[in-house]
Amino acid sequence: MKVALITGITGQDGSYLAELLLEKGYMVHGVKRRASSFNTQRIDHLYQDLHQDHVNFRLHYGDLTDSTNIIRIIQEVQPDEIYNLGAMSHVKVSFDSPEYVANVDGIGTLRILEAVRILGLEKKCRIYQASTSELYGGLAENKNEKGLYDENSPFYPRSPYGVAKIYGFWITKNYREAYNMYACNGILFNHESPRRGETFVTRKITMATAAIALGEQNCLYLGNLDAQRDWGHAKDYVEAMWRILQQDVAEDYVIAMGETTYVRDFVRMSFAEVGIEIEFRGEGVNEKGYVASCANPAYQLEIGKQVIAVDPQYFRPTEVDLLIGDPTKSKTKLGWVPQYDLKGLVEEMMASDLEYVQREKILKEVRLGVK
Ligand code: NDP
Ligand code: GDR
Repeated sequence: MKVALITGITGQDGSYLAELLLEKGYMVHGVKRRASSFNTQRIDHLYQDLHQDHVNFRLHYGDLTDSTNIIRIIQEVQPDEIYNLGAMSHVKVSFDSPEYVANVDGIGTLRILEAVRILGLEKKCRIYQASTSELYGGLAENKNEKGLYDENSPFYPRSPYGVAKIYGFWITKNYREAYNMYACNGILFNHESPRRGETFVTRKITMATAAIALGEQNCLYLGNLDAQRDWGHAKDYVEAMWRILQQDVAEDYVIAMGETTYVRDFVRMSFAEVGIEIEFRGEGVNEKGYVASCANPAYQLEIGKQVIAVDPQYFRPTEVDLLIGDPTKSKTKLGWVPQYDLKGLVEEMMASDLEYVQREKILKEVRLGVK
């Protein structure tokens, strides 16, 4: 039985990866942080009673800022594969806590690599590092001849998050070259799902779309509607992570869909899922979105009602305007084939958030004594 250790197991990707590895027959260990309230909602369905005979899922308290704890967990677990997904992953928030993000996302990666070396597990243990399209920074002149970012495109990070992750990228590559370790970077472009954190733009949009349609919210406030992202589904992307660690030779790979979409168009697609057409008027901070039509009589939205506004508090001091990745290497070498397209992703997120908002609405009515 192969043994995997996942940092960031309570996050979006960690939860899907844990499911995938359990399906493949792995013993899965995860690192979770101590929190004052429950932070394991995404993996609660995987919990096992540790007193039963065949346990193949275990959690360990830990933190990427604590070297001794990382060493102890790796020593105890003796993993064949480590997936380092733990990170302060919000780009905008990284401007507010730049030192913390450097410590977790940058030095945290070093702590994992050094722990494996200190414990003499370099030959046994393969390491996956969660690198990111934020490394590219969206500079137009750095795209390849196809107009995409690939494994050879230069980096130019535009946030403390991107800068911390660039350290993680290079230290992973350096340990591979210096100590002949099997350590790889997956340079993943944005990937989303119904489990995406509520403050990332896609999930913020799908939750607000559901709430607006069901009369629970009036207006959705967003930042830069002109940003363009290459969005895929997290389920497809964790499959790529696993494939990266199954190759004969350790290498770095770009994982992307190869298509880019405006934030504004993601808004249109989400509302279209509930039969509402959005018309955008104005420019920059004055741009607003209005209900142009509403095909579903269940949603009593008046035509012409403003439901989208721009709030500059969501702008970033330096922005990554456009990202689009070249998945040629991952498709040919890894045989990676994504199952979802953007339409399928939006459909799944909207269905899930409609159900969620509807349930919350009923609970609220019950609490208020309306039902
Ligand atoms: P999430 O924000 O959903 O999850 C992050 C995970 O890291 C959570 O489990 C979180 O724990 C944990 N974590 C945060 N700080 C620490 C710490 N100090 N020590 C240990 N664990 C910590 O991110 P995603 O699942 O979306 O992303 C997974 C990884 O992939 C991240 O490294 C991210 O930067 C990277 N990435 C993500 C992309 C995406 O589009 N989703 C694209 C490219 C890269 P808790 O639940 O307690 O907060
Ligand atoms: P990103 O994701 O920064 O690409 O990082 P996010 O969804 O936060 O932003 C995408 C784009 O949307 C614009 N935007 C807004 N973003 C947020 N969060 N909230 C808003 O209200 C809003 N309005 C417009 C942003 O300016 C940006 O251009 C994600 C994270 O998962 C990283 O960890 C990962 O490395 C990268 O994707 C690839």
